[in-house]
Amino acid sequence: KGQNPVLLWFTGLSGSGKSTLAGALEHALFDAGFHTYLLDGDNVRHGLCEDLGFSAVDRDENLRRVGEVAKLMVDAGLVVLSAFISPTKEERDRVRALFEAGQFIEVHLSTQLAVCEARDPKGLYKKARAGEIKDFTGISAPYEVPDAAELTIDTDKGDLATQVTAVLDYLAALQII
Ligand code: GGZ
Repeated sequence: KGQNPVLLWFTGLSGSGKSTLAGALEHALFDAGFHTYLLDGDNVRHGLCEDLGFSAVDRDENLRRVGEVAKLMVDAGLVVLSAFISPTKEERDRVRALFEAGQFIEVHLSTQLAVCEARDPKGLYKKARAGEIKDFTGISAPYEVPDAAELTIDTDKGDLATQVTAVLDYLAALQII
């Protein structure tokens, strides 16, 4: 199927819903015949970035590598989705700068910290509050809210299907899909 290669860059706190939304979107795009790939901590931090932790320096390098890999995948013609906290504006903008205008779409999951913390699917916030995990984004490490994301979605409002449709509608309106 003809497609415009693009990178959908999801950013937001742990528990904000990045992986869930990106995964559902990938599913929808795949079903519609697009060639897709989802990059996230699960497939990157165990291989390509297994030497990296969560210090500011290591996150920076993690995101630099992810950006370069995403660039290769977009060059190969894929619709790439990435789901990383990506806590600083500088890191996100550095990835953006690798792409042509319109090829990098930043999707900010704006779900409030209190909601993410209440979800706490892996119990990480509890551990972070107890001081068992250091440098935890939102608790003991910063998250810089994007000021120019192409899309902003609060996963605490509305259901997943509606959120998926919102992103698909955006891509269709720009004739990306
Ligand atoms: C934040 C952490 C940390 C610390 C482990 N701070 O929600 P998750 O659990 O499943 O995904 C988070 C993931 C963060 O990795 P990223 O590669 O997305 O981060 S970054 O973009 O900043 O490089 C979280 C878990 O790993 N996790 N320790 N200290 N999240």
